[in-house]
Amino acid sequence: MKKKYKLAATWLASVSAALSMVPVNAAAPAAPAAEAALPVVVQELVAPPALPPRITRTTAARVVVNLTVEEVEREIAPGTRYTFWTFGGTVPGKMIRVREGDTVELHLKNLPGNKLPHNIDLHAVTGPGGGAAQTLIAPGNEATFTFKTLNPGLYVYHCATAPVDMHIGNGMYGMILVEPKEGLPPVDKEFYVMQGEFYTSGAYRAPGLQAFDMQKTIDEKPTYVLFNGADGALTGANALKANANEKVRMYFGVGGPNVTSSFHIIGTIFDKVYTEGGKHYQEHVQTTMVPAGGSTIVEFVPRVPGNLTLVDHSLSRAFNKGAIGLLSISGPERPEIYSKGIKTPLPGVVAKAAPAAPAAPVVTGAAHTAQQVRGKQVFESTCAACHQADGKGVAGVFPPLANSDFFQQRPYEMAHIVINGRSGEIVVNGDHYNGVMPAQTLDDDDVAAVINYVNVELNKGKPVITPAQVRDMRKAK
Ligand code: HEC
Ligand SMILES: [Cu+2]
Repeated sequence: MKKKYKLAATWLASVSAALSMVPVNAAAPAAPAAEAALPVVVQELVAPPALPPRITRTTAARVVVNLTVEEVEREIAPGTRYTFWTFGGTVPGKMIRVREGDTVELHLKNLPGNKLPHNIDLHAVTGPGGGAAQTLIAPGNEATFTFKTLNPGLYVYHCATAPVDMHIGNGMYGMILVEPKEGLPPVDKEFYVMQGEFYTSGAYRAPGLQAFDMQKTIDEKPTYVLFNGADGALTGANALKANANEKVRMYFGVGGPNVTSSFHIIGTIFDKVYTEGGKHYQEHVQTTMVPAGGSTIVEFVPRVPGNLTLVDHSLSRAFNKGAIGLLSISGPERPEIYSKGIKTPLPGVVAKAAPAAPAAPVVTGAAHTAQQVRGKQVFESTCAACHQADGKGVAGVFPPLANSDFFQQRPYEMAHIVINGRSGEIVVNGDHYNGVMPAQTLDDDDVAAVINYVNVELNKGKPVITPAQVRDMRKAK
């Protein structure tokens, strides 16, 4: 008998025959006959900023997506931990990539070790709730839901379990790209980036495990505004990479739960912006607004080497809440497009001599050792996030503190920068920087400790400042 089923002319015939033979399994979804002939494709899921490859199919398929809800504790910032709720273990959730007219067979698993019920609402679904009701499951269950992709576009998906802002605020969002039937033009590099806010019990970068803060969420006062779920997810060793003259396409979305992004990349102009992730594009755009629960597709061609900086151009979020990422471009210099520039003093102006540091009776012996230990702690918990753990900085964005000629010229004065912050043009070891260093909220002991640590350990110098001098410096201001 078995062989006969396999040879059956139509799927319907084989299924009705099979159903008469085996007990009906209530959990198995019944596929409508019309879609029976679709070839089955299992969706490949990869961690952001990567995404599944471009679709080359020219006909519809039944795409099986296996998404797992995972509650995971990991770093939200260096030295700061947070319990994220995720689709597929990552923030944003793994990207789903299908074609217009496909049938998506979504399997959502809620792992037995999880603490809460979850579900998924995909904005690509036509129908009430986007799949939320069909997929609401307690830990230790699997839900299956099928839908047809009627509209092409880039769509956000998210958990829609109450309180929804809490589930999204803990990282439960991702995107589904529905490619148009005619396909997307090929590009050289594609990236998947999502912005989202986090509301933690402690302040920005407060160390240790941080709890979710419901009141801050309701007040829409995020502690962190992040790209891809962590402070530094796209900087340092995690920076995105491309070559000059490559065509870059970025799929950018905002999970929220509350904040609209003024998405901008410093150092490039978007050739095309598929506004709101839809069909039409605008050309030659600097900044594009992406609402919570919305998306955009941007395309551009970097032409000169260096770092392009992704920001939410509501800039306090970039410099004080983490919404910053880097796209590092390699290639030859192109002075005809972007010159190095020339700087000269105005006629008659003599370059200012550096003010002499007061002769400081600095700490010695055991006190010195204790101060160096404290300085190292302050450096690692406060400065390393921008200036990097090795103090070498990030080319073009954060100047080095290790072997910094700027620091070595007047180490004593550097305490001013830590207390008051600094912005504007600066040249360190011959490289130009024009960033913003926010004033650091540190007490006098910590400021003295970190300056002496940086001078001794990272610049082969001597201790240069005492807590009392830091105090006087604050008063003088
Ligand atoms: C949020 C990122 C950030 C943090 C945190 C930060 N800095 Fe900076 N820092 C910068 C930026 C950006 C500049 C360049 C400012 C400019 O362009 O004017 C800078 C410049 C400096 C400079 C002068 C340039 C140089 O490289 O010598 C010193 C000194 C410095 N920072 C020390 C520190 C110390 C010490 C800490 C920790 C207590 C710290 N910074 C924390 C971003 C940061
Ligand atoms: Cu959830």
